[in-house]
Amino acid sequence: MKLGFMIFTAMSVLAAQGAAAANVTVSDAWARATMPGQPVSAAYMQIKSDTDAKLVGASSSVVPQVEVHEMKMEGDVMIMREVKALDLPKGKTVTLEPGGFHIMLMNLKQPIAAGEVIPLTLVIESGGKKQMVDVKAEARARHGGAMQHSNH
Ligand SMILES: [Cu+2]
Repeated sequence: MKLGFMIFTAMSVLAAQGAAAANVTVSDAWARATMPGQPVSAAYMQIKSDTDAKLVGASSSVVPQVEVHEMKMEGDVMIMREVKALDLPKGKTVTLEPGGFHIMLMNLKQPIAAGEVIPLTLVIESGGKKQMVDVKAEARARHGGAMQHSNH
């Protein structure tokens, strides 16, 4: 027991030394407004970290379920899947956009109206530490032709 405790302590010190919190900048955050009865939507943004980090989760006070997703072509089929950790390489702007990475908003109980502001909390991990980054995504009306989750 004692040995286990000592190892844990040593690891904590190492993690603390290597891990000043990442400085994360989020810009152009927006969410797609929904039609009545549509249970899912998505939010998009650009994320930049000044140190190597990962986006490992997200939540919202107004959306029951929030996941980080990726959309991509597999063969000639567009597939979507959850991403447990989205790499945010040091100094590089990572874009979440329609047809690619996105923050999936799920189990919506009511429509998201254009102009509404959706508060999101991103969970960013760097050097073994997690930090929360608050983001406000303004809802924009959906426009035709964009890739939609409901028909893939
Ligand atoms: Cu999705």
